[in-house]
Amino acid sequence: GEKNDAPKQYQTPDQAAEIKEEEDWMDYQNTLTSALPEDLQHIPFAYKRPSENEMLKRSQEYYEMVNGRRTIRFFSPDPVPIDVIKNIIKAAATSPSGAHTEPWTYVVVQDPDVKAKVRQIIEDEEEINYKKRMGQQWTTDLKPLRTNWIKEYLTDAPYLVLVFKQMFSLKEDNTKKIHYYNEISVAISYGIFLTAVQNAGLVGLTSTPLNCGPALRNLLERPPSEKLMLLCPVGFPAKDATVPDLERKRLEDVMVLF
Ligand code: IYR
Repeated sequence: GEKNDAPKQYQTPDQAAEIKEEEDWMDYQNTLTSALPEDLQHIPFAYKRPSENEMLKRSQEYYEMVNGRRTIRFFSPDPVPIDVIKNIIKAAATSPSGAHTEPWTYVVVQDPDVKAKVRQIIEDEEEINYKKRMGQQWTTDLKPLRTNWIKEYLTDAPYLVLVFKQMFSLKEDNTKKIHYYNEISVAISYGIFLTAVQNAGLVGLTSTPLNCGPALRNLLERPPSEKLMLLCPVGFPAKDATVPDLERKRLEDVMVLF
């Protein structure tokens, strides 16, 4: 489109910060378009109320299921059917989102060559992170978890799932749709993704590759309107996988009842 000299208008403060990074790439003065049709119909909600006993039972069982989840750093190379992964991502994509903009892209990497490239990009950056960028306090805080920049799980796990937030989208007519609350929407979706991984009997590792976003975005051919939020290897745990002996906070420490 044609550039004009008027100051750029941003809809939200966080969007201003995000968009600034990408200004060289795209023209943000596109005509705005609404996410939803103006005449969207509202229909009755079909709902069946469970009994109190049923609610107690279901809530207890769900808690026990998700409480078995651990972040796993040692993966088996055993294959997992892609249809299981598809169901998990369908579950994640049921998440609520700002103005129903569904601002997430789940990139699933199964190709061993692409996994090797992802591993190379991440290990190169993480070595600098651990040695220089993270600083004394951060590396000291992580010591008990025994993490480092060598990440075999990135080539061992059958799938790497990379979660991108879409800061906005462009329709075919080049109008721009604003993705409200895209970051928190992706975070909620990822929470559903993780419990779906657990429910399927698989394991994952929630990671936020520091400084790797643009290189991974380019490798996976995602547009500059998307930003890498999370990377999660998914698969079976290695037979000899270990986990740190951590405890979770008690209910009294996380819930306040007024
Ligand atoms: N991104 C690094 C470091 C790291 C940071 C935190 I905070 C963790 O909880 C775990 C690791 C890595 O993946 O090793």
